[in-house]
Amino acid sequence: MKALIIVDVQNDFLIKGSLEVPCGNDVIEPINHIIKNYSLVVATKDWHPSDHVSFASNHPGKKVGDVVKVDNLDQILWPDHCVQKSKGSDFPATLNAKTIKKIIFKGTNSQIDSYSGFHDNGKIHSTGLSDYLKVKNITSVDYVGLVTEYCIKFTVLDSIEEGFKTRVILNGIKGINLPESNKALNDMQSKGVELL
Ligand code: VGL
Ligand code: ZN
Repeated sequence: MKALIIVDVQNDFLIKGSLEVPCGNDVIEPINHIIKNYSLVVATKDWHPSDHVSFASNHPGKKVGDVVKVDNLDQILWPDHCVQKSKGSDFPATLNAKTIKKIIFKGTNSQIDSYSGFHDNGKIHSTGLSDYLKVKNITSVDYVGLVTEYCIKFTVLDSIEEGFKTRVILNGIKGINLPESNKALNDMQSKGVELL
């Protein structure tokens, strides 16, 4: 059984969002087009409390793009984004979200970031995504969404580790930085991710 996972397609990553991905809106139409091919569609949402450790605003004297150590993990500092229940955390109105059966929330613990939809960056807590898919007898998972070199990359690498046949649909993803995105795609491919 096959599932589609839509990663972090939320207003803050789209045009005029606080963490706008260049041309991020271009993923919406391809996603709306393929969504009907899947009997199971799951979405992840970046879902941060306002005191989240990844926000530069919570580190006096630091700015967006700085890197700090949090419990021995490198933490990139971002603008405030995807604050729980904010407009920025919503799906865009143009996304055909009607068939999304399950939403997996990540980055909910203020003390640790979570780029992967499967677990936090320290691999301490799981989000429940893997168990959810396994209970539904899913063996093969296709991924679309944002951002190629962060949440897409970490989610699909965990997907491989969790034993799913893992594919990324290239016209359904976008990155912030082109060289970094291309490097991320090479990493994914070398770990067994199929790029479509
Ligand atoms: C993401 C940076 C911070 C993502 C989330 O969805 O790729 N990137 N939070
Ligand atoms: Zn985030």
